[in-house]
Amino acid sequence: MNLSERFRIDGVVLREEAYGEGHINASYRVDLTDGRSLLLQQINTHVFQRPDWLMENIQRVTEYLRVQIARRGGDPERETLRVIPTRSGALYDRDEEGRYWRLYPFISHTVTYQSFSDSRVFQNAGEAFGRFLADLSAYPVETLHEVIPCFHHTPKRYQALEQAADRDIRHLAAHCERELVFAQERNHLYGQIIEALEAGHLPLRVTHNDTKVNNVLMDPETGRGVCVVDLDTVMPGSSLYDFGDAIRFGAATRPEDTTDLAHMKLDLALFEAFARGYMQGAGECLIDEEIRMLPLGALLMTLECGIRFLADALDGDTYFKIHHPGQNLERCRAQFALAADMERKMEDMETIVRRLAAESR
Ligand code: ADP
Ligand code: GN1
Ligand code: MG
Repeated sequence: MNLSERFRIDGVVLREEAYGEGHINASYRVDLTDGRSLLLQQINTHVFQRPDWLMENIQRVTEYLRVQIARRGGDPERETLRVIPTRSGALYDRDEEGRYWRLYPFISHTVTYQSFSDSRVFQNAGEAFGRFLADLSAYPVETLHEVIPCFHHTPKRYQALEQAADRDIRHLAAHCERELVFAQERNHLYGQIIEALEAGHLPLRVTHNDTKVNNVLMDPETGRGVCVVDLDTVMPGSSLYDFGDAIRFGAATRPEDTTDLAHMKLDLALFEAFARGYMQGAGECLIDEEIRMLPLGALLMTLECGIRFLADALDGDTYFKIHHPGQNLERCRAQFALAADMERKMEDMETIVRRLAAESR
């Protein structure tokens, strides 16, 4: 594709290479001859069926963030994404083959961590996601599209798993009996966040919904979060989704793709580091009920992710990219091992959160 014919950029492309390790979109770093770089992404329209809605959400939220960032003396060009429009002023480009593309400036002099050993990294990621929540706390949440309906609606995710097991198109259900029973035994937990939202005990917020540590660009010198990226799933939700998903991914003692189940545990020191950063970043905006439920958020997001991997395995691996057969079932097993350890450590998590809340008052 000739980028400068399609998007409003003035510059000549020097090189283009695949970039990042996500499960959903394809990303390319594009270097221009004048030294600037861009991030070109093909939007996965199997996952995101309304790319127009998705880009509208991203545009609205990043425009709003620019104002917030400028107001506190930050640099909006580095601290949030900016959608580069097409020549006709659209937020994305549709090519001859029907593929959807979008373009952002590449935010350079930053690092992203797929994994880390220093808990400071995780604390700083927590601060960045907490600040993201706080910056958007006054944004009119009802104006955002629900780009993936019921994305973190755990009871519906579980129902989808039951349906996949009933269909059993790959004849795999018998092979996953243990995992299906594990998910079923926890059915009574799944409604807790959604019911609290519906009852008004938890506030509906603008949330990120995919808070992996690799979705924060970090400053290599100070270690602080510079910019929260991967805004595809920004939509109405609960802070517990963001907190929980981050813990699930980042506070585990093994990576998401591990098969070393015996060592897949929750690291309480990392849990504490992220919770400290998140509470600092979010500041006053978190209410007591949200803080109280943070540990439950971690457990539910871990169970939910395991359920989603298992449903995709049963459905024939159509959603999450896999690199070898059986990988989604392995991923499910890893999440369930982690969830089981979280259940053992629930009281420890609650004690930590109570202590951090008391310290910050
Ligand atoms: P995916 O949905 O596949 O995870 P992301 O939007 O997270 O895609 O992008 C993949 C990776 O590219 C991120 O983990 C981050 O390291 C990097 N990245 C994303 N946006 C930018 C940007 N504007 N500038 C620099 N790096 C970026
Ligand atoms: C997907 O795009 P990526 O890899 O950051 C998924 C998340 C899952 C995650 C599991 C839109 O995130 O919900 O938690 O994989 N994103 C979407 O690794 O479904
Ligand atoms: Mg990502």
